[in-house]
Amino acid sequence: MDKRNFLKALTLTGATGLFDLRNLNGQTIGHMETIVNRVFAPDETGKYTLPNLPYAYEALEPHIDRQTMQLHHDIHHQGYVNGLNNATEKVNEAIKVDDYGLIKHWQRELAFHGAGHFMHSIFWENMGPAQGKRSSSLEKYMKGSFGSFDSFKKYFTAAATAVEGSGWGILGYQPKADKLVVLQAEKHQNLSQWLTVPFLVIDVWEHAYYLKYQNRRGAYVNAFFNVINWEAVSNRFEKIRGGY
Ligand code: MN3
Repeated sequence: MDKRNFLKALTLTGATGLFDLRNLNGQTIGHMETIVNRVFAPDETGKYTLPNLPYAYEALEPHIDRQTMQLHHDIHHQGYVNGLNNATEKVNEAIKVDDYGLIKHWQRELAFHGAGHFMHSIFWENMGPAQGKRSSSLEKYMKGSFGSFDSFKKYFTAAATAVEGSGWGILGYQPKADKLVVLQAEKHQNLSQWLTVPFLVIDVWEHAYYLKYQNRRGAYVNAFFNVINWEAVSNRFEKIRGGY
């Protein structure tokens, strides 16, 4: 199997794994991350590539037309892939030469294009000409989180419709609370890349440091490195890598 077909096969495998959040014994979920790692990941040269549509442009007609799908996938998504590659290159360069003068700009670019790439990659996969069936696990979580599928549908529809300006409606799994959540995203990032799983964070709201450091946020960030528990961070990282 050549690389293109191999990636395509993984994409299709991933599509069936998307909703398989957790087995009924409550063990292992995390297929989304697995899919990101295998399919949306950069290739061996470090470049992200546009994933193939797992069906024909016209496969979703009459609901979504061929021309929209072609423009959306080939032009818009490709633009995010190109932007993500460029931002990644610029950030790597900044790290290499230790010059962070433009870091705010490139982090914004990285988040915008990275989020765009990941979100569209999921979007293509979570649609298809065949509807399939929701797993018993997903049904259980929908019932537990929203009461019923019909309630979820009404809620999701209202939330997606009410997104201010450009954005997304999102059904997500909140692993800490072990429940499903519906979120809106304006644009698609607001400085996050959806599907990224945080495992080391620092609060830089003023309430976290102002009493001691006042306006000197940099001094607080430096001091933070003296109190990181690397064992806990490493444990969390290994859990994430293995799925939740
Ligand atoms: Mn789009």
